[in-house]
Amino acid sequence: MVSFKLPALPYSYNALEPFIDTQTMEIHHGKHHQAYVTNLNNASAGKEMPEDIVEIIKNISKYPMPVRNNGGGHFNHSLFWEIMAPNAGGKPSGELLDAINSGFGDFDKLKGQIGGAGMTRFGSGWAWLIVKDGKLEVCSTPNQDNPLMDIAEVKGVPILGVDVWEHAYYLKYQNRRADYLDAFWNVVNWAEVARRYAEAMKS
Ligand code: MN3
Repeated sequence: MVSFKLPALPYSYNALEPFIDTQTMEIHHGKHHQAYVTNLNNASAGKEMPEDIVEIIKNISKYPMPVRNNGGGHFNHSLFWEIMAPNAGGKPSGELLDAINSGFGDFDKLKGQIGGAGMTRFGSGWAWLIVKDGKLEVCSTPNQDNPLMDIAEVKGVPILGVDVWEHAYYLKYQNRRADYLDAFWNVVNWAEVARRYAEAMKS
């Protein structure tokens, strides 16, 4: 039987202060992500399912809504924790920066596009930087959907995602989603995003 597990945070709950506060991280990882994992396991109980969440996500149209919502939640948050880090931020470099410059003009324009995608996503969802047909693209998805899902409007391999559900920022930023999206850039782990970019370009 398949059993998904909450991945350990790769840093402590207070590591992303002051940009993302300790209490938000505790609740977001320990309660919200844990609930997606628990509910995914409940929805999978007694069913033939792949053990790899990516295989489920890629064929999500074959599964009922609880698997889409909670499997998406599990995949999205697992990515989110990894593309952030303490003492991070700054600018991307190397081939990723080259691709950003040729795709968007410069790094600030990319930040503007992702911020815009996050701001215009009505209600809950995610803003993404994806690799699509060998090129970088920015998009957003509702709820816990993501661009790897076969039902996604814009499909591609996500290499960076930012959670714009209120639970991701409300305790510190209340209704100021734009301030949260600005602060997010201080904790982006560009080394991990670059690793995911290189991986996506190989496939
Ligand atoms: Mn969340």
